[in-house]
Amino acid sequence: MSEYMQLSLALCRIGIYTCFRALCCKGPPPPRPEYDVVCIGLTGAGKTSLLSRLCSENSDDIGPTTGFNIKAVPFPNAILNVKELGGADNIKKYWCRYYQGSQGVVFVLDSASSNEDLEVARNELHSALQHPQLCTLPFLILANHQDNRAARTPNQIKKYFELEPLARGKRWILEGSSTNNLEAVKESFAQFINLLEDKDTEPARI
Ligand SMILES: Nc1nc2c(ncn2[C@@H]2O[C@H](COP(=O)(O)OP(=O)(O)OP(=O)(O)O)[C@@H](O)[C@H]2O)c(=O)[nH]1
Ligand SMILES: [Mg+2]
Repeated sequence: MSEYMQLSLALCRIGIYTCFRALCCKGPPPPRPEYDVVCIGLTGAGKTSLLSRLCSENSDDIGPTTGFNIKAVPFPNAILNVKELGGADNIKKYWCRYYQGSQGVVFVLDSASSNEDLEVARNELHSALQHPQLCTLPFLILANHQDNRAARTPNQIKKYFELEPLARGKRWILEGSSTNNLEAVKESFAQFINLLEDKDTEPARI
């Protein structure tokens, strides 16, 4: 066989092998990174409802969380292992026992709650932002219940919570949310995941 023929055959074999590899041997997709996140907020804020919706679970018969729940919440680029801590008075005093190992914080508040409850939520958020185990972590603050006509806007919440001075220099996002608009909630979590991945994002966003 001439040298030219041998070379052509070798090139053909390489071509066929490459096509075969591309079509059949793609292998499993690379594993998604996982992050451990703690989710806090007063009782009734909507923590379990939002997390259940994100996991495509039925959220009709949800009762107050007694103790804590752990859910692996899947997103296209990451999996969040979310530890939701119940927000009732007798549980929230123990929140800080469960902060260790967290890589990020989701704080959910009821934007339509009474002024007294909003004040309590503000104090809890301020405590979390200053807690030694959380103070350096990214925060996603969800001003939930936006479908309620009495809800304050995310901008009103931002001003009332005095986030600008307190959280200056920290990585946090404040977004409106409601269980009726899951796409917006997913978008907020996508931005939060960018912060967890430490991608180039603006430090504070509303
Ligand atoms: N309209 C409306 N209702 C909501 C929303 N989020 C939660 N709820 C309702 O608020 C109630 C309390 O929600 P939960 O998800 O149990 O609140 P939670 O923050 O987990 O409360 P704890 O577990 O007690 O700390 C439920 O009846 C939900 O259906 C929302 O965005 N809009
Ligand atoms: Mg709950």
